Amino acid sequence: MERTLIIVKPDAVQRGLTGEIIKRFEGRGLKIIGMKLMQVDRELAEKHYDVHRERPFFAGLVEYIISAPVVVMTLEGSDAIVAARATIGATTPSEAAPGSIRGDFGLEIGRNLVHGSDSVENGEIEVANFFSEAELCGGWARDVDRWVFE
Ligand code: DAT
Ligand code: MG
Repeated sequence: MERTLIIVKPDAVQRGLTGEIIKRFEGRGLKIIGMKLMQVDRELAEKHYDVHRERPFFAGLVEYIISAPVVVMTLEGSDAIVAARATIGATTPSEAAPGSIRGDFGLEIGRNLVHGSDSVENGEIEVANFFSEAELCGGWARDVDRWVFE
């Protein structure tokens, strides 16, 4: 089972899309093993986006993610990384496929609604950055699992 860190970004929370976004991951069969509302501080934001530190958009990206509360989730599932990123859609919302979250609700790259980890390794790292082990219900028995996972 893979784990991915999902962030419902400030614009999505402010626009009242949190429930809609959770619904799409839940409907897909991904299992929520951690979830909380939080305001990200600058230190955590810079750590999360460290790979982009040298990019011209880094400062704006950090300001955006710390600007208002976010909902963070840890989702678990077979192929969770690829499945979640397909549900999220392309980085630039105006180019994202209709049916994806970004394709249905977004236009601009700087307001692209949701984050999802891009590899199994980064999923593990990002989940550990945002959640303590005590905050995760790892391995909880979801009765429907046998109808979702073969
Ligand atoms: P993704 O969020 O699809 O994984 P990414 O990891 O390449 O995309 O970039 C992280 C975020 O940084 C992205 O969600 C929006 C912002 N970003 C990326 N490229 C950008 C660009 N060229 N101009 C402005 N913001 C950008
Ligand atoms: Mg990324």
